[in-house]
Amino acid sequence: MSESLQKFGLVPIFTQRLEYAELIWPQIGRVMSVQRTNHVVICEEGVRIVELTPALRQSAAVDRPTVGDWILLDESLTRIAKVLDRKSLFKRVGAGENTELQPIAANVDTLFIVTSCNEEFKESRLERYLALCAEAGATPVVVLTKTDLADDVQTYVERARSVQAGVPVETVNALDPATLNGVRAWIDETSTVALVGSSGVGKSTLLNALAGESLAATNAIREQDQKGRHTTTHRELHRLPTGGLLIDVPGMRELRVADIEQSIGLVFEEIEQAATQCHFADCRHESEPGCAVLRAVETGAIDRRRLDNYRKLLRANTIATATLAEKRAQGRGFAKMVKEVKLLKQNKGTR
Ligand SMILES: Nc1nc2c(ncn2[C@@H]2O[C@H](COP(=O)(O)OP(=O)(O)O)[C@@H](O)[C@H]2O)c(=O)[nH]1
Ligand SMILES: [Mg+2]
Ligand SMILES: [Zn+2]
Repeated sequence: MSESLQKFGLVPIFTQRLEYAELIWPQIGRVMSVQRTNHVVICEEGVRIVELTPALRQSAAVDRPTVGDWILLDESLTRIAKVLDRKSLFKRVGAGENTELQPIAANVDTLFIVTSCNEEFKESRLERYLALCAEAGATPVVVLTKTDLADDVQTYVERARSVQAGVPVETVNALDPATLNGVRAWIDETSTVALVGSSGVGKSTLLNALAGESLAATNAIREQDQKGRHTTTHRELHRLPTGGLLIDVPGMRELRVADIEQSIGLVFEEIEQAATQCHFADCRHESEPGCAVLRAVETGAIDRRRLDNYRKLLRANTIATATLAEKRAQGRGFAKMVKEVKLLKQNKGTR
């Protein structure tokens, strides 16, 4: 095992599936950032800026390397030839015309869901991130920033704890290093932490505070409306001087995700639990007779807001999943058509 790559989080699980002949240490690396066609990769020898082999360039978007990926370079050491099996993956359905699945960050062990102790705090946003986190296969930690600006930090802590049973909650004032111990406990030499959350909550400030130096650019938020400006424009993997790998993930705000029904169920455990008692197996908990979930909302055992957000996330997931399925079917249809045209042409030629 390469010692210098261990510092970037390499553990045997990533190289185990490689053929013996493929295991050439100078060709193994990790993607630090992606800039259009260029990938910045850390290898034994240091940082390299590389491209993709034509075969990889033509593969499905979700199979192409993203930040955090472990990869294999080709012999020229200028192109990524292979993405090693991922331990976890954050992905999204592309916006607008491009409804393909896109990878966001790979091999993340822990997700810091960053939110601040002010108007920005919303339970529903946390629930959305938690479902994403479960889907990706990472461990969530809610990080409450700007504790110095709130009088009632404990209220925020309790609200954050209410969004998923057992979810850890840490508090920080990113401007005071003495408050970082709780968060630091989640960071170790070889694990990778990704920071997500709205623009302006303090992700980059926290990253810099943990590093003890300025690794990422930060930006003052507009005072009038508390809205953050987008400073970090691309995702990047950073290594803390004391060890530990952090990925700043800006712009996860409008994540369209598909196929996360099970993960939504995990976050809203009490609702799914109650639903097992509904009269109809396919109850939608809207106005059906014998609905145990609505009954629980009436008695106060289940929070009305939770039920509303649960249904909203399920609806969004259904739409995204349908769009994706349609896209896949179109893709198959197109491939079939190409095959048929080819066959026709061949037949013409032989006739
Ligand atoms: N008072 C206070 N300000 C903070 C804290 N964390 C971040 N900020 C400020 O919030 C603004 C936005 O921070 P930034 O790290 O750029 O947010 P990002 O968009 O999430 O990366 C900056 O002016 C920071 O100085 C905190 O814990 N307390
Ligand atoms: Mg930032
Ligand atoms: Zn029901």
